[in-house]
Amino acid sequence: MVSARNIQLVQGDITEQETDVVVNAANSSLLGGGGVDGAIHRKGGPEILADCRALRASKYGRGLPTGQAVATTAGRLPAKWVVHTVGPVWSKDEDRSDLLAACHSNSLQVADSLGAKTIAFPAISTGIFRWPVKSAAEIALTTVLATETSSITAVRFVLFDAAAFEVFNDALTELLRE
Ligand code: AR6
Repeated sequence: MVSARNIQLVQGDITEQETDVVVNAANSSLLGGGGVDGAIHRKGGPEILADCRALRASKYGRGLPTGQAVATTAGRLPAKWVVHTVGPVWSKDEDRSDLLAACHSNSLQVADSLGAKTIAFPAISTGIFRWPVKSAAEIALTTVLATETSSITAVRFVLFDAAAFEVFNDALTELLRE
């Protein structure tokens, strides 16, 4: 279990993190996209896409379902592995919080099964998928604190802009107060 003191919040770029795992906010095709996904494939190079294509051919012909997570090489990124997960698209009519929580717990479990010690998450679903950052922060932090792991010693959230960093920081402070 990761304790609150092992959660790090930083403002920055997920592709520059020297953690064992960086998490990609992918889509179910696993073939790349915009936002974090575009940045990871651009910087990590073609080896990541080659692994993704192999996963599609072997296991995920219908795509990676929302909430699940799968690992590939990190190519030229400083990390050892990329764990790709598919966040839910925000809906005001349907509560998809469980799927966003599953992205975090499943990514942690995949990282743990690889023996990773450190993992960096972006704010999954809060960009192109439009999830409100405050709600995403609460779900992400609560889930990380509740997920059993054995090798993971530190979980870092990498927030792209100052506003998202502040929201995550406030949410973590609030959780620590409870
Ligand atoms: N490092 C850290 N955070 C970033 C970076 C970066 N380099 N770039 C953007 N963000 P998004 P989603 C922030 O859209 O909402 C893709 O097309 C961004 O400001 O990357 O889960 C996929 O293929 C936002 O707060 O992911 C899917 O189709 C957060 O990362 C879809 O987008 C997530 O934004 C997934 O959408």
